[in-house]
Amino acid sequence: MTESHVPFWHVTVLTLFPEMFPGPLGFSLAGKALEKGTWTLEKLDIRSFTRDKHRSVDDTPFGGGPGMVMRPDVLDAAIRDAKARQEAAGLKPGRIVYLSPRGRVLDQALVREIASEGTLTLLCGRYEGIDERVIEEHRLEEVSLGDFVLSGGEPAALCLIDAVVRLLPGVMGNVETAGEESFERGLLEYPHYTRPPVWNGRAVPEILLSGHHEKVRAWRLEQAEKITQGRRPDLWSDYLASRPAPKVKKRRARRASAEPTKTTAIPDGNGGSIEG
Ligand code: 9D3
Repeated sequence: MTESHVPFWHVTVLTLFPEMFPGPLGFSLAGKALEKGTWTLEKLDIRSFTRDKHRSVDDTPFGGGPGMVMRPDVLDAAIRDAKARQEAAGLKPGRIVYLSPRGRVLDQALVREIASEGTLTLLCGRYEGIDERVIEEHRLEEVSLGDFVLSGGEPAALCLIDAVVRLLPGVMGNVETAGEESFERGLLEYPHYTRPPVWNGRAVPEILLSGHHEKVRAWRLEQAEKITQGRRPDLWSDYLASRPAPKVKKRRARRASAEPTKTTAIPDGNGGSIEG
């Protein structure tokens, strides 16, 4: 007996390489969720929207320069078809993301936002990029994975889909619920250990074998904070800023005396710097 579900999320991918999808996602929980119908994937081959004998999707850049540019007419036809198919399926039209090294850098906040919307369209570029007028015409949102160079948008699209799908209801199971995740609190993960208790002369930290859940929790938080402070000063300063200010006991105003009132430094584990 095969079960049928109402999908929580739909993604349409526009690409010159539809065979790349779902690709690696098929090996993970995302693939299981796709089989279950938790989310749906539509692949549209950009080349199928060409009308000329040579089926060309790119052309030389006006103004000269290296490489080729994806043609606006072909991309426009592909985007219109994606929208029409979504509408015919009764889906609410969602944002259209163009994976691009110029884009807003993807983070967990954007992933959460996209997961909360019903429909996503992804445009994967190849060559030097796409004709700028398509971005304007269809209000494309440019999203990047970061400051490094890929050969096209497809690997970035796969990463984005993976990040979104694991947030959909029922995909992850019991692990990492309700913001338990270190990253959700703005910290990097604490170190993990499993058996054996001593391996290659390296012992697991005593506290983790103690059974003191409260002490374990405190140790892990301390480790996560140290690791974040050392590796990611950007995350660390955001964390300090969003953390409730340490409570300082109010002291009654003292009567005027000969000595000026002394101020006491409050240890914050960071040498008093908010920069990390
Ligand atoms: C001459 C300059 N080009 C090559 C260095 C710019 C360029 C064009 C197209 C660089 C990369 C790409 C292809 N990249 C993507 O489509 C892409 C991407 C990326 O390269 N890095 C991070 N995120 C993304 S999202 C899409």
